[in-house]
Amino acid sequence: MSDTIFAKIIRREIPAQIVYEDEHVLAFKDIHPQAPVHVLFIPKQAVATLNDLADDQAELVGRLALAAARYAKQEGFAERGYRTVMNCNADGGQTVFHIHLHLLAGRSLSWPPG
Ligand code: DGP
Repeated sequence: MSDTIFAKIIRREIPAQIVYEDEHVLAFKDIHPQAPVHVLFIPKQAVATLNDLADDQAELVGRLALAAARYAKQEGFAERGYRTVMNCNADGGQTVFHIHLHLLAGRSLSWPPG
C-alpha cells in the first residue's frame, strides 16, 4: 500500500492539530480550512478511496461518521448544523488517497457544492 501524508500524520512523522483520537480513528484540523470548522476524520487503517472499501470494512466508515457527530455535539454546533463529505477520485476532488470524512461547520454552507 502506498504511503500518504495522512499515514505520516498517524505515525506523528509530520505535525497536525489533532482534535480526537481513539483506537481506530484520528481527527485533525484541515490545513486549508474551507469553513470556520474544518476537521478531517480518518481511519487508522489505510484505504485509498471509497471504491476500495471492502464489505467487511463497513464499520470503519461508520466509526468516522460517529466520531464526527460526537465532535459536533461536543463542540456545540450539532443543532445548528454541519456537513460531512467524502471525496472520491479526480472528479470528486480527492487529493489524498487515504479515505477521510470532511466535517465542515461554523457558517451556512451552500448546496450544491462546486
Ligand atoms: P480531499 O481533497 O478530499 O482529498 O481532501 C484532502 C484534504 O487534506 C484537503 O482539504 C487538505 C488536507 N491536507 C492535505 N495535506 C494536509 C496536511 O499535511 N495536514 C493537514 N492537516 N491537512 C492536509
